Amino acid sequence: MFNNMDNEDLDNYAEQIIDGSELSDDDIRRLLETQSPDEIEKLHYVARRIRDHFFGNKVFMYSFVYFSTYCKNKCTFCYYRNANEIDRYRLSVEDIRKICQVIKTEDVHMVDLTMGEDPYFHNKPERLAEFVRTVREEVGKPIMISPGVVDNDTLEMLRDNGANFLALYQETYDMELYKQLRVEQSFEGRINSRNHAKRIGYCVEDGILTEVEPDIESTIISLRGLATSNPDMVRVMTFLPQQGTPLEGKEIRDSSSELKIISILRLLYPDKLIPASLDLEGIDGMVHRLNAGANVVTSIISSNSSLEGVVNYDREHAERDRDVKSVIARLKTMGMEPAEQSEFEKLLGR
Ligand code: SAM
Ligand code: MD0
Ligand code: SF4
Repeated sequence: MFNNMDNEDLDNYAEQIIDGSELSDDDIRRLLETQSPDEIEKLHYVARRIRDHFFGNKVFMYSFVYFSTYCKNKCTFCYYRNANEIDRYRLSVEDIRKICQVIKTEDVHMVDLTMGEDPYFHNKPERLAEFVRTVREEVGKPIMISPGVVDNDTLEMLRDNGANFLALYQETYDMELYKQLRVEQSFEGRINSRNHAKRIGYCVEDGILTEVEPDIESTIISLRGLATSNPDMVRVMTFLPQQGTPLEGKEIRDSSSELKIISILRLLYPDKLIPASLDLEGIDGMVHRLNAGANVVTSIISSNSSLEGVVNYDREHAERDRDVKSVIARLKTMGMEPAEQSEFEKLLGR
């Protein structure tokens, strides 16, 4: 697709996407199939041009607070599935208030409050509302919630207590694959929850996993499926095998598929938020993901925090490098910088 194009051609192509022209399924198939390093670098170049057009060199940063690792579900890819015999934790409101004292000193744009589908909160959602309210009062910045599927009343209660963004990932829009990944969970249930959140004023994030698909056609179904909830943010994450889970032994290649898909997402959703998660390959991985067209850094965890990530590439590391200062220092070496809080709030329509 880009093989015989020079930079001027690539710039023109980026302009066409910026002006509204769209990729065909054949275009996506050819980009997913290409193994030519030259063509892949040209794809990343076009994606950066489009990202820079809408966001300049500005990056948004999310603090990650995984406040309960209990979960009633048994997703086959996830370390926190209920059948996995692991150490789990659940924070208290006092814990959250203490964590907020650190986060409010940090240069982040939003706080991502994430949990497993913990019955302690799912059966008593007012407990979740209290957590959201505490973060709003203490930090006073936008709040993303990743609670799994909660009912519509709970979504409204959380919105009224300060939640602005719902993160709920479909993982795949290939129904057969979905059943193998999110065992016994309703496919429509996740879509309906995101759609209701949009209706009542939330921004929403949807996402897919890669390195789990049976073939490229499955990836294309998912890339097209992401449009379903008209998301404000779209992501792809490389599946990382987890101890004690059914997919523990699954072979994965590397993150090259994710980097390609990040660029394709930038061409499909030119002005949307697309994350580089620190949870997969840390700050070094962040650089590759930003160079592929991402414009958000997620899974930022304060340096002295014992909170977990979700994928935890650094589970065995003595030291973690996911703190906001290290992120900003590396951004500067790339000629990028954190956006103003007002720019982010404007994006959220606040
Ligand atoms: N429990 C809530 C849920 O499932 O929606 C929120 C948290 S959940 C852990 C967040 C996301 O992490 C999942 O939707 C999945 O996309 C990603 N994830 C979990 N385990 C992963 C793995 N082993 N490799 C890559 N991504 C993973
Ligand atoms: C991340 N570890 O951003 C976090 C998590 C959930 N909203 C986010 C998957 O990668
Ligand atoms: Fe639970 Fe979410 Fe993990 Fe599934 S992905 S097992 S719902 S924490």
